[in-house]
Amino acid sequence: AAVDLHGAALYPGYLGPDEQVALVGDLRVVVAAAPLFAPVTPWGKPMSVRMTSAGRYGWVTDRRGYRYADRHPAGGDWPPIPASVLAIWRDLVGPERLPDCCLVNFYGEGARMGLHQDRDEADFSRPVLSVSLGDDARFRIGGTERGGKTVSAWLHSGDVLILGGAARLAYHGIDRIVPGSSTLLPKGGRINLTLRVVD
Ligand code: MD3
Ligand code: FE
Repeated sequence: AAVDLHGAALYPGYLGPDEQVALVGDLRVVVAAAPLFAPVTPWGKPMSVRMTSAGRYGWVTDRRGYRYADRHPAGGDWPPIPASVLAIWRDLVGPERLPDCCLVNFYGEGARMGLHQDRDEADFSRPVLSVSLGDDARFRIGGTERGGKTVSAWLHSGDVLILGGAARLAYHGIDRIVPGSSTLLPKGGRINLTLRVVD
């Protein structure tokens, strides 16, 4: 059952241990086809996460700005979104419109993501779905204006979060991860999948 997190719906432990292992196997195929890259903000600051995508579009950032791109920065096609990932969306959001992009964020020791809004998509009435795998993360979510009150919560491996309604444009970020808190990934770290309808 879902827990309300400042308007977001958190499904703690949605994925069981075996499902998490299977998902990581499917993500190895994605990362083999579309290697993780080190993104740079439009202001030239390197981000501490590494990222790649699957689907019709990938989300990228570099000196030219934030955007959805139909190719990996190295030039290849994005691989398809694994069926195991689409199954989560079908179950929790519905089968009518499937996501166009599955952003894969990898957090190693010390990686974080500052407070931001997700607003590069065409239709904010479409929810966003996030899947956490690996190490625990301190997640922070606020309102739709920068500088407002925020609340924090832990995201654990196997948790799924749905951001719809007013929470779709909420400021959110990851303050820190806890290295060594999960054994899911052999080399440690955290993976977050963010599924979005782009256009
Ligand atoms: C709240 N990723 O890639 S997931 C992102 O853990 C991003 O990698 C974080 O924020 C991560 O844009 C947070 C939780 C999340 C995802 C999308 C949201 C929270 C959200 C969209 C709107 C509001
Ligand atoms: Fe985000």
